[in-house]
Amino acid sequence: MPACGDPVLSTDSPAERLFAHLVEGKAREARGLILSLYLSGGSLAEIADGPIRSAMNRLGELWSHEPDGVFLEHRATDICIQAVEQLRLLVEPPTEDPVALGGAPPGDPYLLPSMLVATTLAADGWHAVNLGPDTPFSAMLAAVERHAPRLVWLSISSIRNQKEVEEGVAELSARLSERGTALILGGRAAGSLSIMKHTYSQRGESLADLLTLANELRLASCPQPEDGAASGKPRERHATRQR
Ligand code: B12
Repeated sequence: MPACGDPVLSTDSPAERLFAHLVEGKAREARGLILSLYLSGGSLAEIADGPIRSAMNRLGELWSHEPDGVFLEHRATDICIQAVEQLRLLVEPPTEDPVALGGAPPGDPYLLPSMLVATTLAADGWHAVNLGPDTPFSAMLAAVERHAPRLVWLSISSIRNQKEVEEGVAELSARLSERGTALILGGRAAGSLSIMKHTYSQRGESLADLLTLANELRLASCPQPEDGAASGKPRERHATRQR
């Protein structure tokens, strides 16, 4: 097993290759790898839950014992964002409905997780509105009023103030339940919220879980059996493969 900081890894695993490209700052190669995984049949959820999550996890081990760790994390995040934005252009659905909306709570600076949620939902046919990191709950509620989403996600990677986030989630959850809108929580810190079991919300560990919950929601509001979603088929769109 190679050490964490080894610049070049010889194995063929996409996660290892992506990790090596990110450590070396090879943006073009990383973008190319992620795009080729998608074009060869990988779903957004598989790519995010697999190689991206795995490579970023390993990068996160570097900061504690390598002086370059923090700059590597920033640079790797930017490279992954470039790749995910490229995929978003390919999968964006033409319709404005159904709307899914979300972001990360106040004090949470993490960019990639919410962006990956939005892109995964867009690939599944949702019109996804990503408010991004560090979003005040008041801003999220204002956006809910404006967009009337059917689904709201909260991606929680870091909790600056436990009380602020727990109260914010409780209020958001209550307001959404009045509207009949589902709230789906996830992210590496979501499990540490004690409010979870009392709120009208669901939690997923991965983007595969997110799609399961989102499809259940669509099934519940779309009873026609001839519809793709109603028959339980995944609705991820691969724009280039439809030609
Ligand atoms: C990049 C990074 C940073 C960057 C973020 C840049 C940016 N603006 O985005 C910067 C440099 C700012 C940073 C800072 C810090 N970081 Co940092 N960081 C990371 C790193 C390497 C990657 C995070 C990431 O993007 N992962 C990729 C995403 C895709 O993975 P994910 O978050 O797990 O998301 C998956 C699931 O959770 C799920 N999911 C996510 N959202 C949702 C939503 C829904 C609805 C659902 C269903 C599912 C879902 O699906 C995703 C795909 O599978 C992690 C390592 C790690 N293990 O995550 C450390 C890590 C999170 N950081 C860590 C630390 C310690 C810090 C700092 C304290 C360092 C410091 N001393 O300053 C600060 C704290 C910042 C803060 N205010 O919280 C620790 C946290 C340890 C802990 N116990 O909490 C980690 C784990 C590194 C480590 N191994 O020590 N970090």
